[in-house]
Amino acid sequence: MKKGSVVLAGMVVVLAVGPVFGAEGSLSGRIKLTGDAPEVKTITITKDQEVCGKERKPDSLILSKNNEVANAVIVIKDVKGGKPVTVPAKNIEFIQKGCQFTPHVLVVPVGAALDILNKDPITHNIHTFAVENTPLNKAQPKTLPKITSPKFEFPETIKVQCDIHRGLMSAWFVVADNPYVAVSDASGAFSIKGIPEGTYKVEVWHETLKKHTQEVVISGAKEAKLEVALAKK
Ligand SMILES: [Cu+2]
Repeated sequence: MKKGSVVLAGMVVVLAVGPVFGAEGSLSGRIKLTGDAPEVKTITITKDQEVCGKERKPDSLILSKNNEVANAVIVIKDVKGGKPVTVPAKNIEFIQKGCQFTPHVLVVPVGAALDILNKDPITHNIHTFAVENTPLNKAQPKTLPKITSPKFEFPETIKVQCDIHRGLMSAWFVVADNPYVAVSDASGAFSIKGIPEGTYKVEVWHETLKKHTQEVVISGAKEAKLEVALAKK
């Protein structure tokens, strides 16, 4: 009897780690700009200079010294058998500070809501150009340090701006119905983990560059790499 139990326990272990349950892999890489960096015009600030400063580079194209692209959005499309999005227990924070939205590109899982915070001693405005979701257009004086948004219910890429500091304060909400989404960091790097094995279409989007689409093969055996050079529009 004792011997039989040991064999049975061993079989259970084999089944639990076997490929029948679906192996997962990951995708990582870097987004660069192809060709020369465009000339970036410095914005001259005329309003609320005591908080906003006198001039600033725009947030619309942030490049590293090696022309690596920050704030590109990498999406793996139509992951069959993948996980659903996870809505965080607390609302996601989106911050206005120093006359800048942080982060500049925010991934919002479908079903999540935002706490929009004004950390400046001046009035800002939160204006979202949503089509599928409920648009927001609200002034946010310092007496209203937190605005809670309605839930974002539909996948959509939404332009955001502050109408008071138009041209200076902009951002994007990427409402995503799958968790296989990443935003490139200041060195253009990104990583997406826990992807079921398979062949998928990957889209790379950046607000000022040409969209890029390609196929990737995800395997549990080794990490897939994706190096993308985005062209100017
Ligand atoms: Cu503002």
